[in-house]
Amino acid sequence: MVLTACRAATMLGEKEAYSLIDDAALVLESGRIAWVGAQSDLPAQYGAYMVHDMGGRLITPALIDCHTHVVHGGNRAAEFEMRLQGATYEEVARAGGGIISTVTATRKASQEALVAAALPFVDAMIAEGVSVIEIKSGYGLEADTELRMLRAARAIGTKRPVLVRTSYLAAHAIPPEYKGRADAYVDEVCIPTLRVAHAQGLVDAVDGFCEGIAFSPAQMERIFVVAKELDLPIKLHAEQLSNLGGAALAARYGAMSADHLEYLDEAGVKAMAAAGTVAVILPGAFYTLRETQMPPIDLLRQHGVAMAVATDMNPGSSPMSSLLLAMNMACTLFRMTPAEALAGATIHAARALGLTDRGTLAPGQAADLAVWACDHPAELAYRIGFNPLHQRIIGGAL
Ligand code: DI6
Ligand code: FE
Repeated sequence: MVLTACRAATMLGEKEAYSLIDDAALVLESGRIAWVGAQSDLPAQYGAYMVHDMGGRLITPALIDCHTHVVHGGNRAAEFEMRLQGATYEEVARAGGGIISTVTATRKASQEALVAAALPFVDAMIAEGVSVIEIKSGYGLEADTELRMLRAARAIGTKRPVLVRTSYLAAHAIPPEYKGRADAYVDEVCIPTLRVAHAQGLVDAVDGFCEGIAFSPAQMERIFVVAKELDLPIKLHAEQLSNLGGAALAARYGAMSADHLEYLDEAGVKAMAAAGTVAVILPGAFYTLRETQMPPIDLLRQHGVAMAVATDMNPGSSPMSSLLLAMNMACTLFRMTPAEALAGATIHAARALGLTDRGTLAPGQAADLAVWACDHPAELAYRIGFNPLHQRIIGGAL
């Protein structure tokens, strides 16, 4: 088909630019973009294709949420109340709440229950034009539940028109039965379960939480060595609450992304730049935890590190399922530009997941598009709590 009478933000420009084409046309063929350009230049060979007049609307690549924990049991509204009374995220975690309380609920949940609990949030993402969702494990912390979470994530990709990419995050917290024995947990649970999950085709990437309340760089490195052996790409929650040099460690292992990064220093930025590691900016967690330390956006820009933006959707530090709101927060809280925010939810989010055939409007890319009732792409990050999506086009189908 040919889409005509639209404004196309191709996201292909040098630096972070929308690369807008006014009066654009796009040709979609066999689930891919075959051609994009000014409508007046549309090649005659597409003359017989079915034409859809887009009524002057804005078209962008479909959005990509490259960091979520959307599969989990229960919720943490009670912890929200505790934190409002002054308890910090770390205090709640050390008191056995936080991630561990979600682990208790997730261990009790069947695969079907996990899928059913996640779908309303997945549907909210889809309703905002999302076509790819990364989903992490990490609330099982024992083999059966980690595998069940990954299967639930894969099942979501069959129940909804969305591409799911999974990340194995057993190194998310130390479970109560291994309290004070993090090394034993890494050796006896994280690594063996990674091998099993990989053998079952459940893992697209390996992630971890490198933090004082979680795993040290040395412990993460042992998991990364196994990830390399299995030829799996890595990602890391790094420098969220303190600076342990996690981003530089991840970069040394060629990480696709390092995520959060509030406490990242210039050495870490340089290491990421040299390795081509994407910085995943997660303003929902910054906002929820009332963090005051901002990620070093200017340094990331100066060193040419690509920045993605994601929801971090999870029941504790970021109970937010709106990627448009994450884009707004990235601008308002971190002074990213609306163009950087949109690039962060399209081209750079794709790169943070190792996807080369998504995130831009160019020939050969998957025909996953979002059509917006907007004049200009800056409106996507500008509004708060309003969804201007007109329609999604997935795999070339309206
Ligand atoms: N950092 C986060 O923000 C999430 N995980 C992580 O390592 C929080 C997960 C949670 O609080 O349940
Ligand atoms: Fe996270």
